[in-house]
This record gives sequence, structure tokens and C-alpha cells, in this order.
Amino acid sequence: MKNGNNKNTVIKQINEVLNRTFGKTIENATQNQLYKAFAITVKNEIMDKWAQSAYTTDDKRVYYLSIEFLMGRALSNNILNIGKRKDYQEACKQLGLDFDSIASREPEAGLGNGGLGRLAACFMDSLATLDLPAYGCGIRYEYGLFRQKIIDGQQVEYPDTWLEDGNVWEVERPEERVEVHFGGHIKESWEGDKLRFVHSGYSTVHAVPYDMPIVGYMNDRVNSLRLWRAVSPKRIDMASFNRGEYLKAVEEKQMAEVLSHILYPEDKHYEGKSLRLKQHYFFVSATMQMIVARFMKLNLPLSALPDKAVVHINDTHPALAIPELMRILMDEHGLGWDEAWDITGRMFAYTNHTIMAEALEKWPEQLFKQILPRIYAIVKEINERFCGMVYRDFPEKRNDIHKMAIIGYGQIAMAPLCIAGSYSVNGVSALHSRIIKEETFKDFADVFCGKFTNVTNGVTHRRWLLLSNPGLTDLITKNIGKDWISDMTKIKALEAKADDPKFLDKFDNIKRLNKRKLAEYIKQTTGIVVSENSIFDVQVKRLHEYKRQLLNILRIMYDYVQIINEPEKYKDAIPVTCIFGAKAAPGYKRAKVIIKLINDAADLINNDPRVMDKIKVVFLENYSVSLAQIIFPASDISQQISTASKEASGTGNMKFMMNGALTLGTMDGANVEIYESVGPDNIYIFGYDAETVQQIYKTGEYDPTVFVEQDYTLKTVLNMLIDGTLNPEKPYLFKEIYESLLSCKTGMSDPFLILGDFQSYKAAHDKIVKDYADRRKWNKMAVINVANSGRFSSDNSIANYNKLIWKLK
Ligand code: 26W
Repeated sequence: MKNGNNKNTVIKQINEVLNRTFGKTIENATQNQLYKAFAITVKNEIMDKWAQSAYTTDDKRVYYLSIEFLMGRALSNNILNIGKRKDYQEACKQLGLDFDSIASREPEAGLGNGGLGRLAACFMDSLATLDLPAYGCGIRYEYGLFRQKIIDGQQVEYPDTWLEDGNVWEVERPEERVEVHFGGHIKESWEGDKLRFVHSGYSTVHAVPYDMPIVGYMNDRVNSLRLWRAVSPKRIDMASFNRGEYLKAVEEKQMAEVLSHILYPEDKHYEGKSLRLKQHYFFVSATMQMIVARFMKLNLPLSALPDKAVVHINDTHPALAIPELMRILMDEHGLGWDEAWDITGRMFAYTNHTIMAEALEKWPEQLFKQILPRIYAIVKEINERFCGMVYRDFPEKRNDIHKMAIIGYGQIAMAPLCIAGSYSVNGVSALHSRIIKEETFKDFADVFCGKFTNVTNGVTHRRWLLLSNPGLTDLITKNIGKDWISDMTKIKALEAKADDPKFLDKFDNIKRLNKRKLAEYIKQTTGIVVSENSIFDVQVKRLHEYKRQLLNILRIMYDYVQIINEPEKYKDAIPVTCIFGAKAAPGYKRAKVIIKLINDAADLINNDPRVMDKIKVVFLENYSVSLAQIIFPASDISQQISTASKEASGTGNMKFMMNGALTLGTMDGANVEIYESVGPDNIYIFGYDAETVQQIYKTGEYDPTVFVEQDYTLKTVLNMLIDGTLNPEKPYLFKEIYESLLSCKTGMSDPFLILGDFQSYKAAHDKIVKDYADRRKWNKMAVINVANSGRFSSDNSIANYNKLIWKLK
């Protein structure tokens, strides 16, 4: 069919949907109705393929279990993946509609905190595109990650009511509902020669699945993201109601349904809360029941289950899937322990996403026992057998068993459970995988040496390049053909253009247009006017001390002091726009103070005429997937400045690289692999490496005061934190930050080593700004980055997972 026809078909379909659903026409529909009509039209187009993919094959599948899926908006992405972008755009043009504005009506599915949740979303996209049978399984939170506003420089949280106006994409499947049991007691009884466990006195929650389509790129596969909602089996309690106790009448119902109400906004800080534990068990129990029930329909012996299903555990949050499968196999299907453990041990693979001690999940034993009595008994048995095995088979490790035990000191540790119960354990970058194998989980690696492996993270270039940066996408295709889109390794061919001046000018122009768009957004949302000729220097990610936004803002303040001290020297300098975006966990006080500091410094610097507009500092509120899609294409510098060894991988670094921003970073996480890919001339590396950091931690040899004594300007900058310059009304606000940076004598020195890395960071930043002046050279470096970003496509990561771990057809 010719394009014109396709366009007309789209118009006709949309009109029909508008008419049937809302009794409206394109002329009199609201923007919201238009969005829904577009979404329904697209959904109708994929329904056939969805039905085919979901129910027609018996092939082995991967179930990707994750407590978070940070999906972002679906409309444009789905249109892109079914290959109808042009048709929809042209239809809009003919109708005089602004497609982007209609698409922006879609409430964003923000069911995740950051890296881990967004990775799960990119992986879903790649699984479908690589035509692999996969299910994403998680929780249908009624409220996603909070919306952030900045009021008086401070973060204020608002609820994310993404489902308020319905969700066009989801399909509720009440007929596939399962029961999940909490609390109660376990009684053992003998049935012939079999010991049986009878669970009674429990309370029941219904898990109702809601499926969302995951559309593969230009193929026939549509996988499902299955999100479970908690529903109480009880209606209101009429006995209480009749007594006039109205609150009590609904209490039990509400207690059950609260399980899928909110996403915990803590990123890397684990707290042993009972609601969270219930959330974990809720969705893994529902998922494992579903997997076994589907398998039973195949009429195969249970020992063949691992040939039909592999369960991937995204960090330890879904760890209880392991004992839950044991429970189902033993208590519901009558298998003995050894047989059940053999099946279980062949079904699970676990990815670790962080080595931060405070993020490693441990549940209080008493709480666990009370909420999940049967699962507790199973975990206890797993632990005893595991410790017994180490004792017997690894005599040289007998003294280390207490460090490896799943249960100890009144707590139940999830990482050891995952390692013991999975056939594969991986980290998310080469460096991180080495650290977990050689340090964090060294004892386990000694016992299970073959289990440990690496799969470096990746991001979907469909969302992060094709969708976000159509200008660059077209330029690439015009120059190297379109094959790179389906095989991202082929983007390497772009390197041949890195010396072509005409090409570089076009590349530069695209960046400029993207910067203009972001500049408009900045002006609209913050009122700050920034120049598209300035360097867009960006740090967007969760706010965490180890990610060191503090290092960035201190360096900005340092530049500020230099400019006002020596205006002559800087009058011709290229202006820099420093852009931040970051949410802080609501209970993370220090992170919130850092947000306040960035905003107070921004106020000071942006409004000081002596700065001559050489620096602008912008904090964009509510950093989210959709905002990220505007930011990456417009960035020149990608700040990836974590204390080496702390960032497991990072994935923002890859999105920046794909869009031609140069990395200013430490040798941490995937930065190391970016460095290897682009070579030392096309990246800016500074600071202590992971080994040095570990060495400092071991010896305790770190004295930050030395760095300050050597540098008068740095002293001035630090004093600004306590002398009221930043906030005359509340001069004490940043005192704790000041003290944390300098403390050393007390043995409480700054574990993030900010002042230790300061000088080399500042030097690297000065160099990067200087290099920007030579635009040909700069653009050449940027193009080399784009050309080498192929290995960081999540298609590559998923291909590796499949080759090394899942082995699906
Ligand atoms: C229970 C508290 C909690 C919550 C979230 C603990 C741990 C997490 C996540 C594992 C944190 C996370 O998002 N980690 C990030 O995972 C990304 C994807 O692999 C990596 O790129 C980031 O480096 C890592 O910080």
C-alpha cells in the first residue's frame, strides 16, 4: 500500500474509535480523547499478534521477575515498533494535530525507582524484538514513583496517580486470578509414609493479573508484561457494618488491597518492613503458581519443568520465588525434597545490581516466620542443607560458613538464598561482576565457581535513539543505510564519517536543534534562559551520595569563584549550562539537603551579574523517562562521577553515549567498558580507580584536609557552605555536609572521597570545556562515541543472557 493510503487508513480508524468510544469526531474530541483513540487504534492493530504470541507455543519461556518496571509512555514506542511512525505523523499533519502533544497526554508508567526498573523495561523491549518468548512479572502499583516538585529549592513529593483516568494498554484477566496466603499456622501430619504440611488460619489475598502488550520491533511477537493487583476476597464485613462499626467493616478488605497500592521509593536502602515483605511474596507466589499451572497443561512430568521455563530474578527482591516453587512442588504436587530441589536448582538465574551493604536485603527472622510460616520452614531447611553441604564438601571453608549462611543473627539474608538456589549468578558490568566474584560473594564463588558470570547492561536504542532523537537517526541512516537499526553492531560503520566535515556540520546542527528544544523546556518550566550555544553539561540520575552530585556542585561553585575573582581571564570563555535532574528517596535526609544545596547555589550563580552568564545552573524537577527522552539528545557532557567501585553499571551513561555526549567519568561500572570501546582520546576519565578506593577503605589512609590546605579557592568554596553565602537566612543548612567532607580524625571520614577526587575532576572538566572550542574535533569525538555504542544496546545484553544463561530457542 502506498503511504497516502496508510495515512488515510489511520485517519479512518481513529475516527471510528472516537465515534464508537466517545461519540465524538476528530473535530470536537478533547486532547485526552484523541490520545485514547490513538492508543486504542494501535492496540487493536497488535491484538492479533498478541493472542498468537501468548497462547500458541509450548517453547521454553523466560519469566523476568522484577519488583519494578519503569516503562515510560507506550504510544509512540508501539507505533515505532509496528513500523507506522510515518503514517501516524502524516495523518496528524493532514488533520492539523500535534502528535507529540497528543502522545504527552499518556500518563507515564513510572513503576520503578531508577536503573533497575528501567533496565527491566529495556529488556522487555529487546526480548520481544529478538523474538524470544518472555513474560515480565511484577506488581500493578496504583501509585508509581512520586512526582517531584521543587518548592523553595526543596523536594516536595506528590502522589503519582497514573491510573486515575484508566489505562488503555492493560487487559484485566480476572479468570486467571490466584490466591496468596499470609500468616496462619503449619501443622505436620503423616499421610502413609509422607510427611504433609497443612497450612491453616491464614488470610487470603487474591492476585488478579493485568497484562500489557510488549511489541517487538517489526516482527510478529507481542509478549506480555503481567502485573498483579491485590484484591481482597472479602466484601465489607456486614456484621461490623450492622453494629455501626463502619471503619472496621472495610478494614480487612483494605489491609489486603494495600499490597499493590504503592511502589516503595527507596532506592538502595533496604528497610525490613512487613508490607514490603508481603509485596515480594505476593507477586512471586502468584507468578510461580501461574508458571506451574501452565506447565501442568502440557501433561509432562514435573522434572521437565526447567525445559519449559526459566525464572530470572532481578536483584534479590523476587528471591522468595525459590522457596515458593519448593512449596508448590512439595505441598501441592507431592514431590519429595530432593526431587523438588533438583527442579528448582535448574530453573532460577539471579542478577545482582548493587554491592552497597545497606542495600543487601535481610529480613528479621521473627517477622518472616510470622508472615510466611511455611516459606520460613522451607528456607530454614534450604539453609541447613546448604551449610551442611559446605561443611561436608569444602572442609577448607568451614570457618567461613557463618558468613555464607542464609539465616543467622536473627536475620534471613536474600542474596545467599538466591546464590544457593540459582544455577547462574551475574553482575551487570565487567568490573561489577569481578567485584562480586572476588570480593562481595567470594566465599560463594569458591564453592560454586562455575555459577558466576557477567552480562553487561544495555539500553534499547529504539526508545533512546530512534524515538528520542529522530534527527540523528535519520542522519545515521542516510549515511550508512538502515541495517544498523535491526543490528546495532552495524552502527560502527558511522566511524568512517568521523572525519567528513560536511557530515560533522550536519551532526552539529542536529545537536543544536535538540538543545534548542531542551532550552525551551527549561525556560517554560523554570523560567531560566539558557543559550543553545553553551555547553550542556548534564547529570541526571537518582540522588545518592555515592553518585556524587555534591562533587559536581562544588566544582560549579569553584568555577563561579574563579570567574568572579578573575573576570578578565574568563570573559571569552564558552558558557556552560549545568543541568541536574534527580529524585531523592523521601526519607533520605542528606540527599534532600544536596538538592537544596544545588538549588541555592543555582540561585546565587544565576543571579550574580559578575558571572556574565558564563554559568547557568538548572535543576529540572520530576526527572522521569519522558523527560530523559528530551535530555539525552540535547547533552554535550555526560557526568558519570560515582566513587569508583560503587556504581554497578549505570545505564544513563549508555543513553548519553548513543546520543553523542562525551563521558566525564570515573573508572566505574560500565564507564570502564565505554572507555575500552571509544579509546582514551574520546572520553574524559579522572579520579581514584576501584582498586585505590578499596585500598583506602582498608588502610583508612585518607586525609581530606590536605587537599584543602593546598587550594585556597577550594577553601573558599567550602566556607560558602557554612558562612551564609548560599542561604543567609539559614546558614546552618549545609553544615553537616561541610563536616562530612572534611572529617577524618574521628575515623568517620567521607566514604565517597569527594575532596580526594576533586582536583582531578576539576582538571578534567577544565580540559573538556577547553576542547569544546574546537567544534570539529569535538563532533568527531561525539561521532566516535555514537559509532561505538552498538555493544550497549540491550539487544546485545539479551542475546548474551540467552546464550549464556537461558538458552531459549
Ligand atoms: C530494597 C532496597 C533496594 C532498592 C533498589 C535495593 C536495591 C535496589 C536496586 C538494586 C538499585 C538499583 O537500581 N541498582 C542499579 O541497577 C542498575 C541496573 O543494573 C545499574 O545500572 C546501577 O548501576 C545500579 O545502581
